[in-house]
This record gives sequence, C-alpha cells and structure tokens, in this order.
Amino acid sequence: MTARSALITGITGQDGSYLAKFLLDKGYEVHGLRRRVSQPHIERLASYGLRDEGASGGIVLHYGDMTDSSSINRIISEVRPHEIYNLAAQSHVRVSFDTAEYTNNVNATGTMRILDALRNARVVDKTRFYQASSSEMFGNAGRIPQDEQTPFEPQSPYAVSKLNAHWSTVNFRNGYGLHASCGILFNHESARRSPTFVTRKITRAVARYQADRGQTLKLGNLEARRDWGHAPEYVEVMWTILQQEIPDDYVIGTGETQSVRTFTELAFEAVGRQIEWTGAGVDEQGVDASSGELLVAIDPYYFRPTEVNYLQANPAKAERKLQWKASTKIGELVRIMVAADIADLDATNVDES
Ligand code: NAP
Ligand code: G4F
Repeated sequence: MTARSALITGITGQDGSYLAKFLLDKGYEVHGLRRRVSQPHIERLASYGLRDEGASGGIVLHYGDMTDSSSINRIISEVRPHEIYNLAAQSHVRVSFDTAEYTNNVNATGTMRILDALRNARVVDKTRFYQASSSEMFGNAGRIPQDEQTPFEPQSPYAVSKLNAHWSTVNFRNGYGLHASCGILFNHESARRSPTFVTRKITRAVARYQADRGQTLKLGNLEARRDWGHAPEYVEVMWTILQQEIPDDYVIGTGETQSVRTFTELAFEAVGRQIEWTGAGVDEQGVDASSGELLVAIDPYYFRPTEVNYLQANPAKAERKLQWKASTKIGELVRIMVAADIADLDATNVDES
C-alpha cells in the first residue's frame, strides 16, 4: 500500500517542524513548502532527514512562496497530497501593523491561492485541507471563555487576514465540498518558539540572567492574558481534525488563562528569583526581591495600536468530539522552556520585536 502523503506549508516554523515529525512517525510521505532566504534556516527540521525527490525516507522540501501562485499551483499538481496543513503565515501580530499589506498577501490571499490550486488540479474531492486559524480572530470579543460560537472581533491586520483565510476555508467546504477544517488555536509555545514572541523572549532573558549575562528585559503590556499551551500537543490535534469523517472547525486551548506579568514571575521563579514590582505605567519595573537588581522594565515600543486583552479557550467541543485535552499546565510549560534556554545559551543577538 502506498503511504499517505501530506504537504505542510510553514514546515520550517515551530508547528510545522513538530507536525512533520509527527506525520513521519505515522508513516506519511511528508512534503514541505520552503521559501528562499539568504541564510538557510531549516534547523528545526535537520534531525528528521531531508531527501531529494525520488529517494525514500525523510522530508521533501519544495521551493515556493505563499505570495506566488505559480509555485503553489506547481507543487500541488505535482505532489497531489492526501492532506494539506496550511501553517505558513506572517504570524507576528505586532509586526502585522507595520506590514499590513504583506501580512494579508501571505495569510489571506496565500490561503486562497492554495484553495484555488486545489480546484485547478482537480483534487478537491481527494485532498483534505487544514487551516491554521487563530484565537486572535476573537480579538476583544467581550465573551469569556471563547468557543466556536463566539463572534469574531479582530484587532490587528494579522487577525483580519486570518479571519479572511478562515472564511475562505469555510466557503470552499460549503461551496465545493472540500474536506476543509479550521483549528482555531490559542497560543502554544515551546523551546522552538521564535524568540520574538513574549514567552520565549522571557525564558531566554531568564536563561541569560542565570549565566550572568542578563540585560534588563524590556516588555510591553504586562496585563494581556493568554491561554498558553504546549505546541507538540497542538500539532497532534491538527491531524486528528483531518481524520474526522465530517470536516468542521474546533477551538483548541487549555481553558486556562494567565497574564504576561504572571508568566514573567513564573519564569524567574523557575530559577529561584522573586520579582517585586515597583512604579506604575511605563515607569513600572520588576526588581529581584533579594538583590534589588533591575530585571524587567517597560518599553512602549512593544505596545500595539490595538491590543487583545483577554483570551481563554472553551475547548469543550474538541474534548467531546476529538477526545483531545491539553495536558501541559502553565507551570510545567514555563519550566520546559526555561530549562531548554539554559541548555542553549548560544543565540544572543536576536532582534526581539
Ligand atoms: P511560525 O513559527 O512563525 O512559522 C511560520 C511559518 O510560515 C514558517 O515556516 C515561515 O517560513 C512560513 N512563512 C512565512 N511567510 C511565508 C511565505 N511568504 N511563503 C512561505 N512560507 C512562509 O508560526 P507557528 O507558531 O509555527 O504557527 C503556525 C501557524 O499557526 C501560523 O499560521 C500561525 O499564524 C498559526 N497560529 C499559531 C499560533 C501559536 O500560538 N503558535 C496560534 C494560532 C495560530 P520561514 O521559516 O521561512 O520564516
Ligand atoms: O507572544 P505574543 O507576540 O503573541 P500573540 O500576539 O498573542 O500572537 C501569538 O498567538 C496567536 C494566537 O492567539 C497566534 F495566532 C499568533 O500567530 C502568535 O503566535 O504576544 C502575547 C501578548 C500580547 O498581548 C503582547 O502585547 O504579550 C504582550 N507583550 C508584552 N510585551 C509582548 C511583549 N509581546 C511581544 N511579542 N513582545 C513583548 O515584548
């Protein structure tokens, strides 16, 4: 019997790399879309093995870009995958305010390029499609917790682009019978998280303090609350969603929420430091309760023109229909990330936007 095949866009990212490994372990033939960059950056995949077309084992990477419909059409008609996981995105919310048109091109029009390519290649009835939707789409919905019925109120170009892709996916499901599903995922983190997201930025800073290379950690809004889970568990549910007979959309999260302030406190606690907060607003500071060393300061650069204040999932539908439940709690997640960053203190010169 020939192996099932999957095409992952965004395979070089946090989720793409975990998903590639998960599918390889299930015996899939895994293909990935990679874009051309001046400095190759496939470290997250390196240990899984890459292969040339025609050989066996490992992952096949195809050059292409979400902004380039000709490459997307070519890859889909060549690979004709059984499953597509559309994870590619300009995924940084704050950056999306600076690159709104580009973000929309990659995330929204890019998704439409894939959906149209499925029609062009006449594989709508053969290929199952997973869309990486986001809890950011809820924005400031005003309802807590958020579930599949909560109205969307996006607060950033990123969220608007994701909502466009979400509805395009639903439209192809309804209009053309495509087996298309959206996972509305709440924040999920790991040691592979890009250092420009707040959790990894914090855990890397803590690791540097531990190595006596600490520099004041500059953060934006400390009060924003997120439902943070552990990424490897979240890629498993992407696969489970595509194995359902009837395509559908699911909210995926832990059901618990914490503030950026609490995450910061937990991360420093993981190395035995207590933070004492002094001052208010942009003058607020976090100092080491024993030594008085300045650990955290506020930098308005990290504020967003419009913020999402409170995200908390109600994952009841996923628990009931997919038998999926997040297992890693926030304390364990923080410890995993801090320990990984202490073990890998190499990359210090990263632009942390
Ligand atoms: P990530 O680490 O930022 O990875 C994004 C991926 O998209 C990378 O492989 C990136 O390639 C690729 N990409 C970006 N622009 C591209 C383009 N123009 N053409 C082709 N590929 C492009 O994101 P992630 O955290 O793994 O998230 C995966 C997906 O889930 C994203 O769509 C994200 O928006 C969504 N999501 C994430 C979360 C979360 O908490 N992590 C929650 C909800 C939804 P490079 O490596 O070349 O940059
Ligand atoms: O870590 P963040 O940048 O993640 P955000 O904006 O929640 O987006 C992530 O999760 C979404 C799912 O809800 C994904 F769709 C999206 O692709 C991405 O993976 O920011 C989290 C919170 C925000 O409220 C932000 O204002 O942390 C606050 N924050 C405070 N200081 C900061 C900082 N965020 C960043 N990146 N850097 C800071 O210094």
